[in-house]
Amino acid sequence: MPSTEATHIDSTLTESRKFPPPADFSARAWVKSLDEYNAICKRADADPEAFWAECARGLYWFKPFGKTLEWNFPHAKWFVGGTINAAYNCLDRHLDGPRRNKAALIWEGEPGDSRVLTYQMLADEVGRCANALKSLGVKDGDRVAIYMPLVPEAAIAMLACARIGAIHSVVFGGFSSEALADRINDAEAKVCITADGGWRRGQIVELKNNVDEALKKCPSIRKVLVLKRVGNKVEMRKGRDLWWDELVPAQSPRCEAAALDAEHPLYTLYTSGTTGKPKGVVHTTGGYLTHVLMTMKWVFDLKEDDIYWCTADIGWVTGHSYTVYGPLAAGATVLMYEGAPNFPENDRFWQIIAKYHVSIFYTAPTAIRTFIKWGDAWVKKHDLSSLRLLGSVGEPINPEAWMWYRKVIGGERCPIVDTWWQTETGGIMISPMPGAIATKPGSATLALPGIAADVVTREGKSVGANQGGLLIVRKPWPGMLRTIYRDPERYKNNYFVQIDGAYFTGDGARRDQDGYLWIMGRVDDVINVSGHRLGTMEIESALVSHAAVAEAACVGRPDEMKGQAVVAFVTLEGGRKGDGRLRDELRAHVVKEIGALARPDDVRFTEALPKTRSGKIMRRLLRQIASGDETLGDTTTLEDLSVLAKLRDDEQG
Ligand code: 7RM
Repeated sequence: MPSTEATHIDSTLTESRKFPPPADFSARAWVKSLDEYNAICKRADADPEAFWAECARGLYWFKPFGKTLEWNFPHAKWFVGGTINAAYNCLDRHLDGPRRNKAALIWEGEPGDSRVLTYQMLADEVGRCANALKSLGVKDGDRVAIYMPLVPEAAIAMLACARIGAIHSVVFGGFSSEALADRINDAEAKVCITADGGWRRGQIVELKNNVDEALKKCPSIRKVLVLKRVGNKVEMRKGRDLWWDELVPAQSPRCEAAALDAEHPLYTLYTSGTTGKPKGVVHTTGGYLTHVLMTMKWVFDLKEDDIYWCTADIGWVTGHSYTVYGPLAAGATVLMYEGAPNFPENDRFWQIIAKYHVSIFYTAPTAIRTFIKWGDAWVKKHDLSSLRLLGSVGEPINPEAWMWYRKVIGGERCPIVDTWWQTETGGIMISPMPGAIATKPGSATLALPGIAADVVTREGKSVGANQGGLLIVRKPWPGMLRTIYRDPERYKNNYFVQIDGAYFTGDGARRDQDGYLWIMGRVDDVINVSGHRLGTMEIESALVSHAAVAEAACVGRPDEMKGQAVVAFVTLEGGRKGDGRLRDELRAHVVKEIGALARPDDVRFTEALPKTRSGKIMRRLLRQIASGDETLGDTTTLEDLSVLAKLRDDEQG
């Protein structure tokens, strides 16, 4: 259970730069001014149910809903009695107008192959895949595991499940067979959809082999549908495994979309907690779609002619909400890229943006910091003038990286939307509306309309301006998770017992004098130095603002005098080597930026930081390394295990 030990978190970040939305952007935006944003919020606060009902009517309902919300704390039912289908809203709804022949998916494979699917073509493929699933015995409510590379068929498989009321559980293709087996077993999935392999940095990821390994201990799986992607040799078990190519294209493209209850589960997605086994976050249909559809307009200001690219893999919630369901429900043209950002060279992303004239680009701070490390020259080689809006998600973005993103990628012309949300929230909760809200580097700015975010003490009292506290949401919202799969107790204990009557996010935050929200990271990551609770993110941000530093992660180590001492793990720019002089310089730099309190007691130079596959730094592991603890616990979500060994070596060296 995430702890709320904090009464307050001391905040030290002082960032005063402010960027108003460019006038020409605002003039064309869905929401054009702060006044307009305030007016929408006022309406949402005055009558949240009427507000969300109006939003939900932007979707196609087979049967209209009656009651908007049944809130039986902490259980929500949205749009009661309505029937709806997610695939119908993402596809069929667009087929009787000009969007029918519009590109829905533009896909680029890592080797350089590419495909374009119009809405009609995508709808036909989804129909065929849905019929194929039916022929395998998949029924309404059955769980289907999807373990695929980032190819159009991954989205097709998700939408095919949605079409017939099957609940998909996408497992990121970078996960091991072990992690896959755990997730299949928890969901008791009946069918697994996979590929022979996937491409990653020119190498083959052996997906089918991993499935075979996993299925040795997954008794619930009856059939495996295998897409041919890379052409490697795989074993096909008779009676269980079927080639996509042999089954799907032969099906009829017509498959009626099931009219499902608004609360019918759309998917489960596993997210690792700090301890214990991964939680299967459950999202349902009507509320989730309402949330992701609205945010396409509010946050991404989506227009008919945009080319929209979210770089997240469909294995993460960002891929679910902002590569598949949100943009397709909104009728967007979505770009999908299969592979690594540095294949064949470090400029692949910029080359893709120029090639397809991408206008909206959404990525993660960890990627941005990597690009900074690779150097501006890679970017400068390409014409990025098609871009009009940039987004960030996944972690706090340090002001340094934000400024680089704005200048080098956005040409000082594109607003940046720093979007805060979680797997559990379903969609974006805190973010600027780019035509309405002035941005500040490092701040996710303000909560979206209808989202009752607050920063509070452990007792649940709102903190004053510029005080750190716990980030909570006071009222239910349509996209919220409904439960943890087969573990309602955990649902309650994880999110609804810490602060009376509210949803606890597990994050710390601060609200500044303008009401802007600054996310300070997981409260579990806070360091307590002599009774001052410091958000790790702010010390890290100070370190990264030094020219030599590429990335930094700070953790606390038990200290007899101070309670905790600050240990900083630092990677350097351009292969530079760290020495005692630089160490002193960095410590002094933090003192200058924040104050003596935050001075790292220890600065450790390292080649890489331990990260999850979605790019979040695993501070838990660093904390254990810093305090000399040898038992590291669950490391299945770690991207590169060798990083740990190296960190240990660095310690000895
Ligand atoms: C979308 C996603 C959720 C956690 C969340 C935060 C952190 C995400 C931001 C952020 C600061 C942001 N889902 N986080 N976005 N922190 N600013 N814009 O990442 O379930 O994988 O992670 O990620 O700690 O609680 S997630």
